[in-house]
Amino acid sequence: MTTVANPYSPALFSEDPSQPDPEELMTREQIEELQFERLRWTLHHAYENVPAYRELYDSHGVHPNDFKALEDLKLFPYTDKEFLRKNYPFKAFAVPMKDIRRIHASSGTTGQPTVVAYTENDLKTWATLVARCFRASGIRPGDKVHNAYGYGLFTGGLGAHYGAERLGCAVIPMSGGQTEKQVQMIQDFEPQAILSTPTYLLTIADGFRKQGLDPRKTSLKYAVLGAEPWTDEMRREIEQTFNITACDIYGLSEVMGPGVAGESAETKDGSHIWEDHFRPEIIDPFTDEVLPTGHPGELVFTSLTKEALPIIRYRTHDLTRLLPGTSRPGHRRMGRITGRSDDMIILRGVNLFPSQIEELALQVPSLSPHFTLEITRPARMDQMTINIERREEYSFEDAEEGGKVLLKEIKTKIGSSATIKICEPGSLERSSGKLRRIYDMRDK
Ligand code: DLL
Repeated sequence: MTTVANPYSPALFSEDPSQPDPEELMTREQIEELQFERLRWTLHHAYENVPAYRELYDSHGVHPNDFKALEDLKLFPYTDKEFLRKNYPFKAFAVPMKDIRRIHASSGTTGQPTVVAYTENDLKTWATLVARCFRASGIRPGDKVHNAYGYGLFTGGLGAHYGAERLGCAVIPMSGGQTEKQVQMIQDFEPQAILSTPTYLLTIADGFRKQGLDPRKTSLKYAVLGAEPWTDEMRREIEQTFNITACDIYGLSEVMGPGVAGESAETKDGSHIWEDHFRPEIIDPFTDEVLPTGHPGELVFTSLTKEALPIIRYRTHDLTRLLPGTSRPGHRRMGRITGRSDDMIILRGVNLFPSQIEELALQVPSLSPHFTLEITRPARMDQMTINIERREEYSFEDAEEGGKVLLKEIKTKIGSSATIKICEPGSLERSSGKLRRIYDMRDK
């Protein structure tokens, strides 16, 4: 294994941390030029240092030298979680262990964890890109930041932590859980910003109310939320609940962790993907064909500067679309993630995601954002039951009426029939990180 000097790492950080990084402001042409150079480096780095990439490319009859223009990326085969699992734990690393400074792992739902690693440069780039997201979301150097993402093998806690420090903030490393303590720390330390999953922030809001406190009267001004799908309706809910500005942050461990893309507070129109470090593609998940900007499909990523774990054409299973950049015109945006292809419910032939239910439920005043979806097969026909809590301020009867409205909306907008069970406030399990919405009982 040879250590290849990486001329593109770590990412450049703005001299004045309150201002955008130099590469954040590049034009589309400049970004694509940079992508081409960096991709060429990445392909060689992976081929020369990771036997699994070499075998994959040899067996497909492609070589990094075949990459002569950005479009040539499509000559190279896709990779996925299976590729990393086969090389468990460390065989996908492209640098010797002496150059690794951190290892994280994502648990996944079944079996072996996916292992990811970072060199010192990778960690610096990661912190810089997370700092970029926080700055775009409105956080400024000098702010106190309450970090409620889980610390540990999950990339959320430490990824957000070092990003906030990089920006020049005072981080409160709270981690997830201990909701009462979260409330106390927010009351006593008076942070300007909170980092959390959207559903855990709702749990924290409950925590405030339980203690007789008004969540609209805290010091918080900004929330940077991600790690699970959420909708614009949920944004409105959270912004009203806390009287704050809430922006999205996206990422996945294999590609880096949080900070692959982040949303600007001034436009709130989807997360800009930091294309100086990641090249996104959208593909048709069934035919594997690359789709043009604007078309919905599966998001695929190629890392451009990563040293420890180069990721090339990695299939995320996240469904979204790419859109032109707005507040950062050189970088494309991603639409909201509608769901993961492996989280899709197929109900009598109709495809459905929990985020669609969230969107419709939050338009019914008597229904709360707390719901689960239970899939059963009573008489060889799949059936979905929506367990949803009524809002405290509404009666059970009002919520039942609201439930009927929701079912009608689901029928006309999605095309599925479901049943609904109105639950009492606080009766459904609360999130302490990524919330599980789907309970599939069909095998039982
Ligand atoms: O969840 C990294 C992260 C931490 C992102 C904190 C944002 C904030 P993983 O555990 O590897 O990494 O899970 C990655 O979570 O493929 C998506 O399915 C989902 N996800 C992450 N961010 C968003 C988001 C972290 N903003 C998986 N919107 C991804 C929707 C998201 N889904």
